[in-house]
Amino acid sequence: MKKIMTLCIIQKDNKVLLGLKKRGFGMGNWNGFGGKVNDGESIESATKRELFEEAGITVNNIERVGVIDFSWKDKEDILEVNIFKAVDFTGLPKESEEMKPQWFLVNNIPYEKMWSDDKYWMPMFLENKKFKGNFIFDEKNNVINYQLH
Ligand code: 8OG
Repeated sequence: MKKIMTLCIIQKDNKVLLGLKKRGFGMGNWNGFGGKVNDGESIESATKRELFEEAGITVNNIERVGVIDFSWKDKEDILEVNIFKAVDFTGLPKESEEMKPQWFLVNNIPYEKMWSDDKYWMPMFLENKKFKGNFIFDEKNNVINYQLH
C-alpha cells in the first residue's frame, strides 16, 4: 500500500526551519513539518495544515520541489513523501506537542540527527533544484539503495 505524506521546509535567507520530532515515527530526529494526507484532502492543503499544527505558522505560497518514495527491504508498504519549500510565512514558530522548531544555517544542517536519506536530497533542496527519487532502507532505517535525479 502507498501512503501519501507531506513534508515542508521553510528556507529563509541562509536558514532553514526544522523541528525536533518529540514523539512517534522519527522521534529524536530533526525534520521539516508534515504528515499524512487525509482522505479527501489535497496534498497542498495537508501540507499547510500540518505546518500550522506542528509549528504554528501559516503559509500562502508553497512549492513542491521533490517527490520521494521510501520503502523498506522485504516490506511492501511505500511512503510517498511530497517535499515542499516555502519562503514566506506568518506567525512565530512555536513548539507543539509533536515538534520543537529551530532555525539552522544552511551550512550547519544536523544531518547526523536526521533521516539517513536527507543528506542526499537536502543539498538539491537548498540549491532550489527539483528532484524525484526512491530510497530503500534496512530495518535500522539506513539507506541501502537509492535513485535520485
Ligand atoms: O505523521 P508522521 O509524523 O508519521 O509523519 C512523518 C513525517 O516524516 C512526514 O512529514 C513525512 C516525513 N518523512 C518520512 N520519511 C522521511 C524521510 O526519510 N526523510 C524525511 N526528511 N522525512 C521523512 O515519512
